[in-house]
Amino acid sequence: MSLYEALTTESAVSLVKKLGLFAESETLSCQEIGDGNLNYVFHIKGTEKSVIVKQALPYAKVVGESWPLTLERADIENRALRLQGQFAPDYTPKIYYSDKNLAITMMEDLSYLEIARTGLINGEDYPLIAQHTGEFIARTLYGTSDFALGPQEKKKLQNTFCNPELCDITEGLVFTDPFFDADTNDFEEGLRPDVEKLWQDSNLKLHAAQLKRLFLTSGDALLHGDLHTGSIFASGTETKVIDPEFAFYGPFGFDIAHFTANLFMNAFSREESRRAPLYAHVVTVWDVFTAEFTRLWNENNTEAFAQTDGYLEWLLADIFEQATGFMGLEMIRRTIGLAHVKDLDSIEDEATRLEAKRQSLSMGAHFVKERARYTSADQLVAAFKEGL
Ligand code: SR1
Repeated sequence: MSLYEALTTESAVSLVKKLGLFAESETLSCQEIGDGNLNYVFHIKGTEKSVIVKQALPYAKVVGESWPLTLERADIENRALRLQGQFAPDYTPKIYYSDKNLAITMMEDLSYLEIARTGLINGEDYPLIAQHTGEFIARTLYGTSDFALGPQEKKKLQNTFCNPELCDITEGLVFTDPFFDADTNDFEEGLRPDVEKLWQDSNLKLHAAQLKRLFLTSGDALLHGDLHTGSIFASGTETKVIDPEFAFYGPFGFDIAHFTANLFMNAFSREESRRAPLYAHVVTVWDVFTAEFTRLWNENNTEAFAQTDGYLEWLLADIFEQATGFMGLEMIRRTIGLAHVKDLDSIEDEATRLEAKRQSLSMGAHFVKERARYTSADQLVAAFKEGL
C-alpha cells in the first residue's frame, strides 16, 4: 500500500503541527506557491516563524498526469540539499525534516529573498550572485569529486545518486528533442524557418551528440543538475541555491553552463545599456569558480598526479570548453523546447521577442559548434556583444 498522499493546504498545516514545528493552538496561514515545473510548494506562516514544505507530485506538473514521474526525486533532492549544505552552508537552505514516503522536504523559508530570474527580469542586478554561485559550484563539485574523496568513496557516493528518470528528462529536453521535430518542442510560428534550419544543421547535430555523450558518460562530481536563475533565491547580499532534484554524477562543466546561459538569456531581454552587470556576472562566476576550485585542489587532493605540471590547467580548460557547449544547448532548448524562460517569453513586442529568440538560437548554436575556440569568459562576452 502506498503511504503517499498529495498534501492540501489543510493537511500541510496538520503535518507541521504534528511534527511539533508549531503549537497545536497556533493559527497558521498556508499557501501553495509552487511556480516550478514539477512540485507543490506550501508556504506556512505562524506568528513568529514560517517554513516551506515542498512535495513532489507523481507526475510532471508542467505537463500533467500523462507524464508520470518518480517520487524518488524528493529523496534525491533532500540528500543533495544536505550534502550541498555541508560544502556550501551559506548558499543552501536549512533542512528541518524530510519524509521519503510522502516525498516531502521541510526547509527554511527563503521568501524574504526573491527568485533571481524574477528579480533579473524586473531589473535587479544582484551584485554578489556570481561570486556566491561560483563558490557554491566549485565547493559542491570539488567536494564530491574523485580529487577530494578518492575514487572508492566517490564511487560509493555516486551509487547513491543514480537519478535515471530525471536524467532522462534532461537527455530528452536539453540534448535531443530540440534538434528534431519532437512533440515536446514548443516555439512560435514566427521562428519556424530558424528552427527548420537548425534541424537541418548536421554539424550542429554532431556537436550536440558529442555533448550528450559527455553528459551520459562523465561522472566527475555531484551536480546540482538544473542550476538556472529560477533555482536561485537572491538579494543584494545573499544567495541560496534551491531545487537540486536533478542532482546526479555528471560532467564538471554542466552547472556553470546553465547559470551563464540563463544570464545571457536575461541579457537578450534587456536594452544593451543595461546588460553590463550580466556580462560582469559571466566573467565573475568563471573567475571565482576557477580560483576556488584551484584553492581546493591545492589544499586537499587525493590524486597522485595533482601537482603534475599542467594537469590542473588542462582540466580547467577542458571544463571551460564543455561548459561553453552546454551553455549553447541550454540557450537553444529554452528557446524552442518544452521548458521556456520567462526572460524571453515575456518580451511584449512580438518583433523584439522574435529577434531575441533568434539571437538566442543562433548564439546557442554557435557556442555549441565553436566551443573549442573559446578559452575565457571575456571571449564569450565579446562574442555575445558582437552577435551573429
Ligand atoms: C518536465 S521538467 C522541465 C524542466 O523543468 C526543470 O526545471 C528542468 O529544467 C526541466 O528540464
